[in-house]
Amino acid sequence: MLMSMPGSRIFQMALAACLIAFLPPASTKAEEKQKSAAKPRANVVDDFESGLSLGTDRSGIPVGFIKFGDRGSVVRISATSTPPEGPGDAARENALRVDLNVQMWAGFAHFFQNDAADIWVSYDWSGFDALSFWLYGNNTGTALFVDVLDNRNRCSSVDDAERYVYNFKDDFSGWRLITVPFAGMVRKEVGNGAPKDGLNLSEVHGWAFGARSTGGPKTYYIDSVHLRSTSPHKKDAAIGAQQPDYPINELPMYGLCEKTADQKRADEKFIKQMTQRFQNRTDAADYFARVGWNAFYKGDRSLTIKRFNQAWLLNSKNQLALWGFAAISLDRGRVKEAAHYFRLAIDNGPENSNLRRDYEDTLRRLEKQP
Ligand SMILES: [Ca+2]
Ligand SMILES: [Ca+2]
Repeated sequence: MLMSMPGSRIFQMALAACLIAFLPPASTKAEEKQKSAAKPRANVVDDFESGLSLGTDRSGIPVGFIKFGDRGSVVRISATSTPPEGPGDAARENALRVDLNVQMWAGFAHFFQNDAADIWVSYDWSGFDALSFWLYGNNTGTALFVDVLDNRNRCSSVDDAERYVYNFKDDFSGWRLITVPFAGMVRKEVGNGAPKDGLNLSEVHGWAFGARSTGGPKTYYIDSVHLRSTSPHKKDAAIGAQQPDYPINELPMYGLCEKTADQKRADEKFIKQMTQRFQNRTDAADYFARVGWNAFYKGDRSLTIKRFNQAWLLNSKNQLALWGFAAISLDRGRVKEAAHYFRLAIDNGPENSNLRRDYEDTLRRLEKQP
């Protein structure tokens, strides 16, 4: 359908109708929805009351609860409604059961995910001093560890989160509250090309729990993973909104990331094909920008940004695509970026009173931001 009869008169008339129908409004329903979804949540990281999410992000990275370890080790994780009883369990219903039989090292990680479990997200933990959780120990002396998965590189499509680790021992029986002070964590090099810029905590992508050699099968239970602040004025701090790591083709202007040789070849092929089909790049860009706006109003954000990017690839001065980047940025709560794209849209096309009004509304929103 995308490629249907671009040269025909009916198609051209349809496009003209589209142009009128697709003029973007100042504020969209999706934007309102985003605002309500962006409310900070309390300091609970995981309570295992709604199962263990698992999925794959749009770059192919597993997200949710994943297992890791050397080949000889066995890890099983499950949410259980019948954890052992003990102190601190007044409100305990479901907990995480972790069955380990570790040769050298193994465990599980929670790569934070969106509701659909198809985007890796991060949270801002910089207002907190420690991670705490209840752990059911076996008093075996086994070496245990907790990792925090800190920030990633820009334009990344692999797991390059920076790891910080806290080591402790299974030297107690039954439930105990474990507190992991961030100041006591040390960087762990895992050879994944991670940033080396300290434990920033402003983009925490997950956490992990694991063990060194367990000397046979052991079962642990974990519950109420939460963040703590020691300073009184931070006591009621809440975890901030999700910060999604969109894949490159869902970032405006592809995030201006350096593309791989394969991606460059695919771009060149696309431009060549579309130029032949639409007579020139300008018309092809217009078509993709309008398809993008159509998807925007249908609520398909993933398709929307991909089409705007294709329009921009064909013609970096396409006003509708630049306007689209602004709309997408607003939709994602990135007001400053939206203002930038509105400015570009105004500078690269005919005067449009709706566009200017949206730009000015955005500037006013920007002024109100802290
Ligand atoms: Ca629980
Ligand atoms: Ca870091």
